Amino acid sequence: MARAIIRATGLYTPPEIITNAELVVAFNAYAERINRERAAEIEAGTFTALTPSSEEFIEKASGIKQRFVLEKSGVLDPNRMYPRFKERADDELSIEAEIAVLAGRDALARADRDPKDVDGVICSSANMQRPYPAMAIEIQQALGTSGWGYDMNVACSSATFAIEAAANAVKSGSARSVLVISPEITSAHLEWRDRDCHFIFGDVATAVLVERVEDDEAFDGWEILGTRLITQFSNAIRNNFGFINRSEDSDPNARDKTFRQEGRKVFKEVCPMAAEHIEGHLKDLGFTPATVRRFWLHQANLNMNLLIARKLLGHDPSADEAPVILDQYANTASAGSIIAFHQHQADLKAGEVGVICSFGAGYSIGSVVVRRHAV
Ligand code: CO8
Repeated sequence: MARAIIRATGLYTPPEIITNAELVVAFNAYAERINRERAAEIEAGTFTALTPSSEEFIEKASGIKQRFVLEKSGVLDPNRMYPRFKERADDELSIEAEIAVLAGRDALARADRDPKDVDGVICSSANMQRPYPAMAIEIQQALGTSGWGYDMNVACSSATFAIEAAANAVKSGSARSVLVISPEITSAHLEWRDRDCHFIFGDVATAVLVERVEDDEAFDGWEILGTRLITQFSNAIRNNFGFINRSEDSDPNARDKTFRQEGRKVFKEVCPMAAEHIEGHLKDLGFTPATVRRFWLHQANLNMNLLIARKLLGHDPSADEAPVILDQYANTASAGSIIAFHQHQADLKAGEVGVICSFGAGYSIGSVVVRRHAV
């Protein structure tokens, strides 16, 4: 019986940082401008004045201190409030593929693998730049990998769901090795003019190289002991942007065409679901939370992670038990738990077990239980 392993991971971190202080200055300048322009409506009671954002609130409510973005000048321009990207010709590498390729190359270099050894690319993220051709096929061509490529989207759970697909492909023998890549350009679908969510997201790309090993084969890497996925429909996190918009004659700039959520509701509903999901998955594999060396949790909100880990462990988790990267990266949708795994796994010893878990829009939850191997 063959096994699926994570051989290596890769990370691309964008060059530009927006601190909470910079973000709040830009938002408050925007709010002041709108309040000035709409002073008569505010006076007449037909428009509610915008309230300023605050650094203190952002850090306390979320744990986020800064975020990386591909382009910050557009986001911080109070007359614009979204990134500035130059349109690329069809024969140029698209921006989402470009960051995906950089993360993919990083994973291949760490695994010391030739692109030709990879049989499949799954591009799995919360948003694809276009409907077709599949982003994954463009990435496949740019990387020079063999076989096939296809796209997946399960919002924040895109990476864990794709790891299950990759693990099944290598175990069944339909591929020897599959690269799961999650390019997340959240800055282009975040509403930076909404005080309730303008601080939440950042850009990044991650890659996970899933390979097949035979049962008696010794290897360096992470054995995938099990994957478990669950979904339950909810409108609490939603984005209505899509190809039907034109035929509906709906406003492409309306608020519902970018990310929106009921943050409190998400918090209350998803935390117990995620804790129960992880506990059940571990139990069926013969583990308890106490026997897990590390939890690489989805990085949406620090308080959310503390609550989930507390439900599992019965105490506040240390940074060693449940590492945090969202203070630096913010919420990077599907990439968050993979960045945590990428940056905080080298110190684990052979035989130690960990859990990668994502949760988010859908709702969707995906867990991957892994065990360290070393030769
Ligand atoms: N500055 C100052 N005050 C603020 C601000 C601000 N920026 N924003 C809100 N406030 C105020 C509110 O007005 C409110 O005031 P009052 O009490 O007077 O009414 C007060 O602060 C409290 O507001 P909230 O109740 O909204 O604050 P919370 O403590 O709930 O914190 C959070 C808000 C941080 C959003 C929190 O609810 C949370 O993290 N929830 C979970 C979110 C989550 O995990 N969502 C998952 C989404 S990710 C996903 O699935 C991927 C989607 C695809 C990617 C999209 C990319 C763009």
